[in-house]
Amino acid sequence: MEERVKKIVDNFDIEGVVVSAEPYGNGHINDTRVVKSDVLGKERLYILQKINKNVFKKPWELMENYVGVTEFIRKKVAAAGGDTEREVLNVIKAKDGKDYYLDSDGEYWRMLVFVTDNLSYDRVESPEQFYICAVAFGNFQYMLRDYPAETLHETIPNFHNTPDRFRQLMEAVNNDACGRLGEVGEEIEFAKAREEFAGTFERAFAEGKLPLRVTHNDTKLNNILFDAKTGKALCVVDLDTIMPGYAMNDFGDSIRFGATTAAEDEADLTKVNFDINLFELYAKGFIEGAKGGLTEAEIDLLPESAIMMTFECGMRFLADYLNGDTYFKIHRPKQNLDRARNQFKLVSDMEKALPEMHKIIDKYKEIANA
Ligand code: ADP
Ligand code: GN1
Ligand code: MG
Repeated sequence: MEERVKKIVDNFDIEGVVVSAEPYGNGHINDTRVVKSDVLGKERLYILQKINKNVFKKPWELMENYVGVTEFIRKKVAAAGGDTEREVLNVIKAKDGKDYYLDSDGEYWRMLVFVTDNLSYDRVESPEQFYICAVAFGNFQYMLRDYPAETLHETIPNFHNTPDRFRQLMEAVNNDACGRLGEVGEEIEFAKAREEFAGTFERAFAEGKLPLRVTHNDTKLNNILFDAKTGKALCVVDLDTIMPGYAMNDFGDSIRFGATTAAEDEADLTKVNFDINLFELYAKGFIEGAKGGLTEAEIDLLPESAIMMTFECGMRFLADYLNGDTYFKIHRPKQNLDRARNQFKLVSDMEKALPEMHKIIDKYKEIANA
C-alpha cells in the first residue's frame, strides 16, 4: 500500500491492522478503495473514498447530508429489526471526531463500513434483479418521505435541472475548449431539437403541479448492493446527491441505465436498444416500493422522466466531451462521446415507445389505486 494512502487510513478510527487498500468499484466520480484490516486474524473490510472536489465543491456539507440521512435510515432499519451494519451505510469518524479527513493536499476522504457479502452489478443480468432494484429505490424515497428536507445542502446546484444542463451544453459548444465541435454536429442538433421538451418538469413545478421530495438522484443499478446469499436488495449507496428533487427522476435515471440492451458506453449503436419489458418491470416495482406515496401527476410523468434523464445524461456526457473530459472518469479516448451517442440513441427509441410506456404506467396506476 502506498505510504500516502496508509497515512490517510491511519487517520480514521478503524479496527485492527491495515493490510491493503485497493481500488474498487466502477463509479464515475469518486476514488473508491476497499481497505482490508486484520483484527486478531479476522478480516474486516472498509470503503475509503476520496470525495471528488471538482464535482462536489463543499465536501463538508456533503458529509453532513451523508451522516444525517444515514442516521435517519439507521433508526428505521433498527425499528424494523433489520441489520444496521448492512442495510444502511455507516460512516466511520476520523480520529479528530470529524466525519471526514482533510489531508495536507486539501483532499477530503471518508471511510464507510464495507457492506459484507454484497453483489453490485454494472448491467442488468436478470429481469428479477431490475425489479428488486426498482422496489428498493421506490422504497428508499418512501423511507425519506419525512426527512427534514430543509436541512439538506444542495451538493450540486441544479443537478437535475435539465434546461440548465442544456444551457451548459450550449456553453461548452460556444467555448469548444478542445476543438471537438466539428465531430458532434449531429448530436448538437439532436439536443437543440429537444430544448422545449427539456423544460417540461420545470414548467410543471412552476405551475404548482409537482412536489419537491427528498430524492437519491443517482439511481444507477450499481448504486444498490444486493445480498450475495438471498439476491435481495440490501443497501442503497452513493448518497452524495441526496437533495430535494422530483420523484420521477429517480425512476427515469434507473430506466436510463438499466432498461437497455447494452452498456452505457457501448459504441456500436446497433446493440443499443430500449427494453420496454424492463421498463414495465421497473415501473411495477417502483410504484409498489413507493407504497402509494406518489401523486397522480408524478406517476403520469414517469415515461417522460425516462426520456428526460436519458437526454439530460447524454447532454452531460457530450458537454464533458467538448470540455475535455474533466467531469466523468474515462478509461479510453472518446468514451464520453460514445456515452453521449448511446444515450441519445436510447432517447430516440424511448420517444417512439412513449405511447406504449404511458399505457403501461396507466395499468399500474390503476393497480396502485385499487
Ligand atoms: P461513485 O460516486 O464514484 O459512483 P460510489 O459511492 O457509488 O462512488 O462507490 C463506488 C462503488 O463502490 C459502488 O457502486 C459500490 O459498488 C461500491 N461501494 C460503495 N460503498 C460501499 C460499501 N459501503 N460497501 C460495499 N461496496 C460499496
Ligand atoms: C455518475 O457516481 P456515479 O458513477 O454513480 C453521475 C450520475 C450519472 C452517472 C452516469 C455525481 O454516477 O449523475 O448519471 O455517472 N454522478 C454525479 O453513469 O454526477
Ligand atoms: Mg456510484
